Amino acid sequence: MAEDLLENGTAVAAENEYDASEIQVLEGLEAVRKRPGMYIGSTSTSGLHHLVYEIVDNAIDEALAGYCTEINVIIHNGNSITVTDNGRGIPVDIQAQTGKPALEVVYTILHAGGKFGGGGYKVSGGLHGVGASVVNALSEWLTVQVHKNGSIYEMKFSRGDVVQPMTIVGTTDHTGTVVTFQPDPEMFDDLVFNYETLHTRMREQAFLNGGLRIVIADEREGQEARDELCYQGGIRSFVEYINENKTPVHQDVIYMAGEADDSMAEIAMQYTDSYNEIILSFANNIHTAEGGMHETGFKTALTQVLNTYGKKAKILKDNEKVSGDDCREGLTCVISVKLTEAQFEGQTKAKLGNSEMRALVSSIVSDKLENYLECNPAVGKAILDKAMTAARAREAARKARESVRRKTGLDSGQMPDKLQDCNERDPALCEIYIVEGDSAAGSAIQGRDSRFQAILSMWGKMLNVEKARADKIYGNDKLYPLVLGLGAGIGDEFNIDRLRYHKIIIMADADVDGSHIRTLLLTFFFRYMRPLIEQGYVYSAVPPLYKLTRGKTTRVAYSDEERDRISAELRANNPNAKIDISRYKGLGEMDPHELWETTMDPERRTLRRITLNDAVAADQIFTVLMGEEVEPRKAWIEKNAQYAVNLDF
Ligand code: 1YM
Repeated sequence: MAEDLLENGTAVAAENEYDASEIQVLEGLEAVRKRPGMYIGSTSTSGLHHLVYEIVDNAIDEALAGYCTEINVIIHNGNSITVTDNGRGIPVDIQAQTGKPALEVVYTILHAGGKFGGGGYKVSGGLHGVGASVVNALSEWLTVQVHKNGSIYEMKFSRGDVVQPMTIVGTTDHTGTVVTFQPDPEMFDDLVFNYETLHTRMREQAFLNGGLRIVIADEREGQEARDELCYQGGIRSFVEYINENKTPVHQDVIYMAGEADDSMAEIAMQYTDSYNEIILSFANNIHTAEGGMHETGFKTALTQVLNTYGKKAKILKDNEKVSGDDCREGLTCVISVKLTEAQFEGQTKAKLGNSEMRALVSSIVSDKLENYLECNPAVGKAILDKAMTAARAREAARKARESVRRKTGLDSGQMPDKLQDCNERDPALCEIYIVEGDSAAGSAIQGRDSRFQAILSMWGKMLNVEKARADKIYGNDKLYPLVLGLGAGIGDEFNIDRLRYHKIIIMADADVDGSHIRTLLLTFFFRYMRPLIEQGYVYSAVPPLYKLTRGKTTRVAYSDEERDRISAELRANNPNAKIDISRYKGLGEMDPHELWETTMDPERRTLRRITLNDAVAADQIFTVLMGEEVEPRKAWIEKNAQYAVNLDF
């Protein structure tokens, strides 16, 4: 989870302009430079990292074909990148159609990625193979070296144009491909690579391609780093990694695999005592965040197998049943399918459309899981007990919801006492400030623009939802008013169309208590209202840290650097002037006018948008920080204490 700084609350527009029909019409690499967003999603930092993925994907394809065992990724000083593999090397012979070396064709002609020949799975994930020329078009310069037939063949490009035709520059005793490129500053807003981002992606790819060794290194001065990623256990290791800080319900990760025609599927799963479900699915190593046929096949078969087995083993009584949701509580599962003609659908092209994958995954699970449970009855019993507990809890939650509904008239639209609503009714224009403490809430209520700003006050100790099931939320005097105020429900019933505010702003003090409240609220949003975060509706207010006064002039600063700069400005015409600098102790200390001017006025405030880049990492951090286990939390605190500055104990 990260925070995007948004000045003056301005949202960053989405740049996803992908339109498949246009690709065929436009030719040559100018098309890529004209509309880069169409090829790499955006020209923001996410697009920049995409360049690396495209090149690495080609190396991974070579690994899938069975010829490459190691990939190296290096970030150099100045933010150029080198990707190396030990595969066969890109073909260098003259291609009949064009009369040019295949290497040149691959790097200069759009959509020339067609994988001619080669064994293994001829995978194609939409942009795969095509990527090389796109990266070339968007690089200030790019060099490829191919080690093949005992020679090193080199070719150089600038913004997609050949600047050095293919030349033999030396001899070699091995085969492979080395690509080095510098992203074009004319194309990208931000040219700085994030090691963590690349590391996360490389780790995911290492899990998905068990046994493949990926080495990632950062050579940039002051931030040198190096990690070797290689998991013999493949997606089994992925599940173990996700569950690292959780308590498993059964010891071993269950692994199932199967093939049909030209495709294959593998599934790894393990239950933990948590209340959350994590299903990560992939098609041709591409994360299918919107799910699709493979996920559907898994879910249907899982529910069916657990019910059948439960009856057979006499764990479930004749009329007893466990629902799909019950069967997935506490489940961590990775599904990976490989197929020839993957069809990606959905809003972000992240949903697998091939219906034959539903049949394949479902038949593997039906077959192998039932068999596994019969051979491991203790595991079967543990999983069914977990599902039955979930079923009872779900029933308790339903009753709690009904009872609260009857008492408070949820559907009547009645709003909680702690909410001071705004006048505007269009959610797109409405904001809600969640404020801790009565004095801060008082200032916020008086200082706000009541036309579009609502205030919900929170006080006292909040429920940690990481340790509670949904039924506890309905009766909770802190969380329930929040659920009611936002209007969109929770969990399975969450409906974003009913959300009453499109900016949900957490306003807490800049101290440890404030951070605690922010974390509790984010845990709640992440576990029960995740689309709120995914769709960018959650923000954190940024109150000032310092007040600087010189005579009648008062200024505020949001950081130590700003404090020093303003202090120098105030002193400009009189270096000896007395400047009074005081640190804000909390929001409650500000009068309504001050709070409005510094933290709430859309014209002047700063908001941090809470974004979700990596759901796996976010799940882990919430598990560690808010979960039952104490040891991982202790370890995390020890490791990260060095980053904690300004702790006001
Ligand atoms: C660091 C990036 O691109 N490796 C790579 C690419 C190819 C091959 C091997 C390759 C593929 C085939 C045959 C085949 C590519 N070849 C092509 C094309 N690493 C990197 N390693 N021989 C070698 O698919 O048949 C495109 S990518 F089109 F020329 F075959």
